[in-house]
Amino acid sequence: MGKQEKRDRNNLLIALTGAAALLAVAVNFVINKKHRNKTDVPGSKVRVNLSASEILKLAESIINESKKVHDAVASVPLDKVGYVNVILPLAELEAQQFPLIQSCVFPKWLAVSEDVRKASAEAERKIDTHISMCRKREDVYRVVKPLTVTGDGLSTDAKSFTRFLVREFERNGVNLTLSKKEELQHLTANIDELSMQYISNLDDDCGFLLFTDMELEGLPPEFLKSLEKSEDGKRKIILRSHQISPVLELCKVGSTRRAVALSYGRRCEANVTILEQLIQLRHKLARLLGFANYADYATDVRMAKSSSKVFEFLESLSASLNDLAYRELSMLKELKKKEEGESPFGMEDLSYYVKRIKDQQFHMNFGVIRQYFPINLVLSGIFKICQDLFGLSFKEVEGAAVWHAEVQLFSVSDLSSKELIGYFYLDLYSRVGKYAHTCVIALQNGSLNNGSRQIPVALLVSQFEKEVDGHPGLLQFSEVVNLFHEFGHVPDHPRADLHTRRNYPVWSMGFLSDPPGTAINHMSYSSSLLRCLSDLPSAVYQLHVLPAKLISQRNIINYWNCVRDVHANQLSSITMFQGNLLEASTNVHHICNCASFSKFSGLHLDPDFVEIPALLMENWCYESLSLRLISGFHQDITKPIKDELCKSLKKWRCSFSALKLKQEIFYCLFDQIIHSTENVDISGLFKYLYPKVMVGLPLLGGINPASCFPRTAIGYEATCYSHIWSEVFAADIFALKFHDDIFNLQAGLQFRNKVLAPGGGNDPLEMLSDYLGVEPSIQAFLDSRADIN
Ligand SMILES: *[C@@H]1O[C@H](CO)[C@@H](O)[C@H](O)[C@H]1NC(C)=O
Ligand SMILES: *[C@@H]1O[C@H](CO)[C@@H](O)[C@H](O)[C@H]1NC(C)=O
Ligand SMILES: *[C@@H]1O[C@H](CO)[C@@H](O)[C@H](O)[C@H]1NC(C)=O
Ligand SMILES: *[C@@H]1O[C@H](CO)[C@@H](O)[C@H](O)[C@H]1NC(C)=O
Ligand SMILES: *[C@@H]1O[C@H](CO)[C@@H](O)[C@H](O)[C@H]1NC(C)=O
Ligand SMILES: CC(=O)N[C@H]1CO[C@H](CO)[C@@H](O)[C@@H]1O
Repeated sequence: MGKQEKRDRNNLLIALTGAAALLAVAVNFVINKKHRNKTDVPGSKVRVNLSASEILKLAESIINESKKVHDAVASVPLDKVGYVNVILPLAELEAQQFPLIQSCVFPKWLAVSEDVRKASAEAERKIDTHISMCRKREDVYRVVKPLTVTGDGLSTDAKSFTRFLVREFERNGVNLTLSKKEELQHLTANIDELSMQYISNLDDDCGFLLFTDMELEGLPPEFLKSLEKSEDGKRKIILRSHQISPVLELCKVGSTRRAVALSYGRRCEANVTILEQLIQLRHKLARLLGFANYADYATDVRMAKSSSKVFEFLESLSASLNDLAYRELSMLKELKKKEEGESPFGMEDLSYYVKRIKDQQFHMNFGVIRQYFPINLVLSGIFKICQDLFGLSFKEVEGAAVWHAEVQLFSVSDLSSKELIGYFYLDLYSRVGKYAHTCVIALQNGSLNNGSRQIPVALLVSQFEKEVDGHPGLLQFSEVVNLFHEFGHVPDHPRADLHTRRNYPVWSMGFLSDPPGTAINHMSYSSSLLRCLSDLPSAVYQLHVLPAKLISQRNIINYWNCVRDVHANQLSSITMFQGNLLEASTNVHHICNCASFSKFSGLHLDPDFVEIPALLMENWCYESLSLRLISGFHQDITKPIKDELCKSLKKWRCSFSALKLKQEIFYCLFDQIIHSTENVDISGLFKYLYPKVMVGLPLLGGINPASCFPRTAIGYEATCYSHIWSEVFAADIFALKFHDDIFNLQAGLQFRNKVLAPGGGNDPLEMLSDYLGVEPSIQAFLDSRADIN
């Protein structure tokens, strides 16, 4: 399509929505009347079930208001810049606009009407363009920058926020010379184009292989029936993970597995060249911005902080797993020898023999297990667990406005003080036109605006079947785990990357298919719902210490400690608590109303951190006590899942975890190496690295996974390690705090208050160490995985 044509189409779209807008105004009366009957949602600025025209109008006014504020900030004379006239207006703008922006944007995935979905997508484009322009405004940067030098009197959060702003401007190249700025622009455009190319090559790839039924022995008849047939009666296996994984896992014929693995690992060979170009451009971009290489640029804004730290982490983890991985691999090799004789064990055998041994050991029948997880029961069980663990209570808000009759709104309060803490919407069931993944979206962040607290509002989206043949829907065990995972998530802003991450489960890359119970949902680059819903200290804060005072890092820690004690003991040692605050406030030089920023509300400053709460929550899916709370046989829900089965699930989760993790480490190392070194021979690197990490197992000859490793191409470049990182920390927290008592309210409240509540303005490592009482380590993770082997 030509450029002109494209533009015309867009105009048409605008013209159409213009006409639609007129119509909507006419109809608005009726709708408004209806809206008036709906229950108010106090404290939430989120607007739901907007019409197409309302969305476009709202987007326009958001942009107008944002321009106004940015212009005002930019016009502050340099000798007058201060926190109050530069940082505060920007922070408040962000906090106020965020729920409105989300109101425009989320209907794109969920609205019932296609017109509304289209309007929402258009509003998103406009807002995104505007925001990215603001982040490059030199005139604004000029007045913000001096405050990083003179901002000594600011609170920790205020300083972090200022630093964050400046960093964002600088990462956008605002302080470069004109010619370098142009170069940067050029590089960015090139990088975007190449990475999209890489992904669309993968998406367009329609390679397949043909097999006879004999060659597919071991695969279930339903699966075979679902395959297309060629003219000569052979079955067609498309090179996509949903067809590849079953073959690699179940097909008894070694040569079939090998052929499939080989073709799958060689898809899109041309992508290797694209990846090589991409890497070079990225290094150039990083150098332009003052970094030694791209990996340093990418990790600079993360908990890991530098590429060398990432290497250290991955390598020590890998080394500690050697013994266990070696034992696991020997078991697999032995079984293969028994079944197939002397032919050497290869990558293509991993999934198959792992599954065989697991089946022999655990006799797990996930079809039967599923009968114990009716959706409503699981959900109320999760509520109960959160209540017991984190001192929260949930209540459905009846009659609130929603965008579909099945959507529910819940309020979250603190169990003991009854203080309202936040809200979340649940949009659980699949329907036509609905976005097809499970994730959490932030609609409004918690923050303190000019002394008054804004509470968080979240939205959890999933795709369950509401009813099947008149029975309430049942969840697969993997879906239960997923729900827990997402429940540990706070709303985030998943807008930018949604389209790039679908369809690519981690394990499909390494030929170990995703084990059902450990489904890792890569859609969730959201942070933790708990975090969002657990702003209790802030509520207390508001009650007792307004106007908010500037509090130093040390004192904040004292402060959280006090709040924790107050709650844990259920008695109010308010005097001691106030004493500490008094001490805190006498230490301050400067008064700041903005002790908490919307931006930090979801810890999103540390992408390395955001998965930790969600991964922590997954542990409750493997403990008898909690499993019994969330399960019940669908025809008689008084019968929970059996203890034996719970124990098996736990063991089943751990088995072969060393090999699985090693595979992931391998990809993460690859990603880290190519992004921290110039001119790497990609194919050579794969061949060398794979056996080194995988305790001697050679890379399948002829494949080059670099051509089909989308995480390096977009979204995770130089940061693939992040998921393992979170997993290790989550295991540490579970082992130290919950292993002996999974309903330890004190540990739960501490987590809520010490780790979740302070947010991204603080150093996450410091926060974690403070919570754990020791430096976080990888040992707990290793132990938890080695336990049963
Ligand atoms: C936004 O600003 C433009 C230009 O100043 C104005 O024409 C328009 O009416 C404004 N829109 C809204 C919704 O405020
Ligand atoms: C420009 O930004 C870089 C960081 O990207 C920083 O190191 C450098 O000091 C800044 N230059 C000036 C003149 O502020
Ligand atoms: C959403 O708004 C439309 C009109 O725009 C209305 O017909 C519909 O009933 C509303 N949906 C809900 C669930 O209230
Ligand atoms: C902040 O609050 C104070 C007192 O409550 C009020 O006077 C002031 O106008 C408020 N500022 C803004 C920007 O809303
Ligand atoms: C709200 O929190 C999310 C992460 O939870 C973050 O991505 C987003 O930027 C925050 N919004 C604002 C306005 O800072
Ligand atoms: C630009 C480019 O090299 N595209 C290739 C990517 O890979 C696919 C499948 O191998 C080819 O068909 C494209 O030509």
